Amino acid sequence: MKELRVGMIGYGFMGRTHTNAYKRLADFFPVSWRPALQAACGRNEEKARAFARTWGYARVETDWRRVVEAPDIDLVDICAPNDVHAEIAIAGARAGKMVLCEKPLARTLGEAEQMVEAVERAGVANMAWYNYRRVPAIALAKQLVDEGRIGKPFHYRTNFLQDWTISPDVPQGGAALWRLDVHAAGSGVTGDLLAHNIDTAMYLNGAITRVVARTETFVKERVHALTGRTEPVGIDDAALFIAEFANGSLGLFEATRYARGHKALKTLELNGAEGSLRFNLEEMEYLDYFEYPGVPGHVRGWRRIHVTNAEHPYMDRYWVPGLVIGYEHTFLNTLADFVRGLETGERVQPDFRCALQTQKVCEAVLRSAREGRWVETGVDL
Ligand code: SOE
Repeated sequence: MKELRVGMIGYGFMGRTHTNAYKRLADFFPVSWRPALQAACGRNEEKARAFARTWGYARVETDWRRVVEAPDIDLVDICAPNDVHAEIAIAGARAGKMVLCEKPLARTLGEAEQMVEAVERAGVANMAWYNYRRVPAIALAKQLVDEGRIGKPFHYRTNFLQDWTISPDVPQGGAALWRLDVHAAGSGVTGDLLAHNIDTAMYLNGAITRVVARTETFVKERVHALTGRTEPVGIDDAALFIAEFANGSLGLFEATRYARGHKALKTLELNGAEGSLRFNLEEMEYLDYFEYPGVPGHVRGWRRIHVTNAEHPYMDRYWVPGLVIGYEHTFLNTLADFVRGLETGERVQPDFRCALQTQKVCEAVLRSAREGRWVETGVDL
């Protein structure tokens, strides 16, 4: 077994989900690379040490440059806030490291383009962690689409609803709350939540070509955790858009952090001439499928597939039929595919170029909301 020596930049929520995947990979998947937790890096030394101790990293760094330049690191994984993604990824690529990056790829399209250029010029393996593609039910949805079971698609509708920023007392900026600070995050729910749904949508239903959007910032000022001052809020709290897909279907997207009662309701529905698909993250082990052709009218109806059989995507690696896996396994499945790509030479998606397409749609959404008009996304067809 070859070692895949990991340098983890960031120790928050995503640092934990990714690290869990590195630790469990070889237990569940027959891979020829075994991740080694070489270095954990974070600006706050005490927190970085605690993270490294808990998860088993061999050493701690407080300057990401030391990780990127270290000869004993093969892969740099960026789980730090969005404002440092580009700088770290570009330096990592130049140093010849494999680069994995948490979503969204960057704050802006310009940054994302530079990141793609850097990894492609260096010829290093790269991937963005759009983990929901690897929910087995969503991977099964993709399989059903590819098998032609949906037929000509007409509609794609999706939402991602949360409620954790409704209180105006929630500060912006600093640890955990950098998602509310436009300088650190780049955007609000567009980059944080819509980006997931855009990636999933283009995975299942192809390129989005045009959008018209409306965003809203419900709380206009918040205390900034780093300065202590009340400052204008620059992020979008909610974002809604209508989309046109290259295949002729229409899309409806909604993301918000102001849907009282919803913690992380991520849903999608695809309607085609021959069938429909429906998914809800709160019941992530199920895929609903409506099959039209060849099914006699008296038994025609929505079918609920419990996606736990060995023939379902990824499920042969886990338990026995009927027993479920969870959120954390989406990262494990993602990593397993990335490592399989290292073994076979296949370009596992979403690589940075693929994540750039999602970034283009995000940028078009924000622009459309600003300018109040339809905007072409420029997504590669
Ligand atoms: C935001 O609350 C968040 O944690 C996102 O940043 C993640 O990407 C998403 O998967 C869950 O919600």
